[in-house]
Amino acid sequence: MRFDAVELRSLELPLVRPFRTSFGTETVREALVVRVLGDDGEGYGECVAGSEPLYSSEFVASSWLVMRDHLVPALLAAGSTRADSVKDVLAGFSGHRMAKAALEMAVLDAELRSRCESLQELLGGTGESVTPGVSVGITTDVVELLDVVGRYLEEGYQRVKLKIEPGFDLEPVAAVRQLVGDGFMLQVDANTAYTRSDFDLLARLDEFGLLLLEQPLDEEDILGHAELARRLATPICLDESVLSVRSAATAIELGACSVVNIKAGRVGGYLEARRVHDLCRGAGVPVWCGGMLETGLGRAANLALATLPGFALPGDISATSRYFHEDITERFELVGGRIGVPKGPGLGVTVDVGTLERLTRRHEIVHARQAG
Ligand code: OSB
Ligand code: MG
Repeated sequence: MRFDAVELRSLELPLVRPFRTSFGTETVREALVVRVLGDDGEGYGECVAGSEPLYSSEFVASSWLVMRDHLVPALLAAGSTRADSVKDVLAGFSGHRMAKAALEMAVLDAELRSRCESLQELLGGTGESVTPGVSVGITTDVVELLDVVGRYLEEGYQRVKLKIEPGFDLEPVAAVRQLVGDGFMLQVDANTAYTRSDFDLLARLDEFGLLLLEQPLDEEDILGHAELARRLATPICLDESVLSVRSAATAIELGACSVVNIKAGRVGGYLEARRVHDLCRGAGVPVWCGGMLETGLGRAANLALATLPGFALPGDISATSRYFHEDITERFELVGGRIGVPKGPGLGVTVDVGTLERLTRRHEIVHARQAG
């Protein structure tokens, strides 16, 4: 398809409850939504960057700028472009994977809609639904944490991930393990909050029978994770460290992780996410689908991705009600303890344009430059 214009929007979606991690607290999700306008229809994408450069160096304003001034002009100048060539069109620009992923996602949506194919079919996933997991933020105390987790259990979540940080680890994890019972799927995510001097403390997590320990150390400390993996019985999972097929291969080969969290935005798109999946599957490494507090657009695409065969563990894919009072697409709900996968063309969801307009705080359209 040939693209004439790309529309950028940043929206504000208040979260139903503040989400606190070791890197900060979010109360409003500032979502960056892109729409590509092609000669054969339109498509939507979502950039998962946060408001501030805390989880990753990318953030909404930087993604906006690099898209507006660099990535979008290159895409519009490229002439007829297929989704699987977007990566090559943008390859000259270093980094900015989340911004690139959003554009590729929108092109994929447009292309798939024009040929009436779903993202799930394109990626090669199967099945009607996935097992939902929920990521639970750090709370002021253990009483509050147990209350929050208890409510998610009542709603039907079958896997719980607790955010941890130094000072909020062994005690809350012990309390939640007692609440959920021995066989329940429980895991923790440190978002790089620990260092190599914390190995003795982290080893004490072994007694809680966790599914995995996600990203305890700095993003670049692959060897530190490998050393920790040798010390712990709990499997180490990487999130922030895995930016591509290549970094996933390195981490696996060095023994830094035995599980991988796949986030399409972090690795530069759903097509690269599938390649990371394929690599891990070949290496016998289970993967699961991470989340970035996405709107219904990203959630729809994550659901499709999570139906690939290597996604052996439930992901951070929760019902819309866990995140927002109001969303820009149809809502996702837990039905019989599962979440349904969209089956329609493209991402398989429809943007409510009225809601999109109302939640928009910033808006800009980039047009193709006239030839001649
Ligand atoms: O580390 O997985 C993470 C949200 C924002 C940034 C990083 C992370 C998260 C989550 C939320 O854990 C997952 C979700 O979208 O439910
Ligand atoms: Mg994580």
